Amino acid sequence: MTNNNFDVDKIRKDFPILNRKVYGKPLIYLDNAATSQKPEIVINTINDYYTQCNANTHRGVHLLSEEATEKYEDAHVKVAGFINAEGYREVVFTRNTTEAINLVAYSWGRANISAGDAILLTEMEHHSNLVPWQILAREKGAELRFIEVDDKGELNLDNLDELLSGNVKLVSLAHMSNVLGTINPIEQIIAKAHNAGSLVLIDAAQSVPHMAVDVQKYDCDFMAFSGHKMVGPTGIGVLYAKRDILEKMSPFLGGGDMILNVKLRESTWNELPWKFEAGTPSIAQGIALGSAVDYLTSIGMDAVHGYEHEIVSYAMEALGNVGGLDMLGPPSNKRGGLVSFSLEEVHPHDLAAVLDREGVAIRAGHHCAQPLHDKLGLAASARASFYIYNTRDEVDKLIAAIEKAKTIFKM
Ligand code: 7TS
Repeated sequence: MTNNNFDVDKIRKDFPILNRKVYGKPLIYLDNAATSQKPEIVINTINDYYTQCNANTHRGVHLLSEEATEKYEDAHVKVAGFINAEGYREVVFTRNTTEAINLVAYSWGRANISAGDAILLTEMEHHSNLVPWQILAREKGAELRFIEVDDKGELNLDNLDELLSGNVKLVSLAHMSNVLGTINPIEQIIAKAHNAGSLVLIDAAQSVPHMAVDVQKYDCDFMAFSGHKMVGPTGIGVLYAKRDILEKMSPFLGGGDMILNVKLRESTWNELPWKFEAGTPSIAQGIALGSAVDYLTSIGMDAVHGYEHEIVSYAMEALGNVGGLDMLGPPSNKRGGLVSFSLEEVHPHDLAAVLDREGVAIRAGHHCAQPLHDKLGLAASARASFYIYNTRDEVDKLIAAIEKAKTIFKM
């Protein structure tokens, strides 16, 4: 199926970096799950901010500060609309997904998790949705439970009721796996978790950049994602949480901007979301995240998802014809736009190094999901991850580069 409305040639022109050469060859950037490239509109927003209205937010009574504050606040409104939050007060800017999850672990977790409580995760989590809960569980004497990954690379939900029994206070899981590509049935899991009295955090680092996401429809309590994976800059991420939950939570960091009134011995907190944004924020990055949202919205998230589905299906078909290559995870209709694989005895780092010389950038390693690789019996894997500017021609070049690597490694 070809998506006629999706003009990849036009989109490519928006990304200046795609003009550069790598070892004299055109750059084929297939490491989008690590970070995406940035369109001109986002780069220009950062430039405009520093050349036109650089000033601190929420402080100065002067025009530049007013402009910076308005743009920074407006970016929260744009993000709220993008994920269909009820409003910008439910949108806290953080540095990245990792910081958003840690905010929940430190603020909500320390107040609500006690000895004997349980936190339910899955075996496919990125370290940033695992380690904060390990730290919290150890500190509080809480139990960590895990939804298993089956041999198709999907969550085994057969024993979900059992896993949710007892004192499960939080279920925290990835919307989409950064290794397997699996899109998890989060609505079903959220409904069951709520029935069992648990809150749910969705790690949406790999979904928000690639598909339409609706926090009200999902009814998740928390959602975390990063600006840099969705054509925005680094240094800016998002924690969404339901307003009544955020109202009850204590601040994560204390300092300037997050207070209403400060006395020597006590203080009161600012309104949401500023209560959770202590100190001078990443102003340029926040405003540019707003531009990233504008850019993706102008393409349409259903179109983004549809195009990536086409590309990953094409890639999986082609990779399936490469002898000795094993793909991880489910068929393309159950996944987003990435595919991880192994190539017999060739170490993924060696494969990635050969591909790099051909201009093809992929990721090799455990992709910050070591327990999942342990489960799969692999020390590492290679991963090609796609975005709106990748083409079928680039997939063909990826395959040609893998075939070249096979010759070099005498496969
Ligand atoms: N959760 C998932 C599912 C991710 O894929 C990542 C980053 C994170 C959380 C953390 O995001 P950060 O912005 O806070 O670092 N994933 C990857 C990756 O797959 N390769 O590099 C980073």
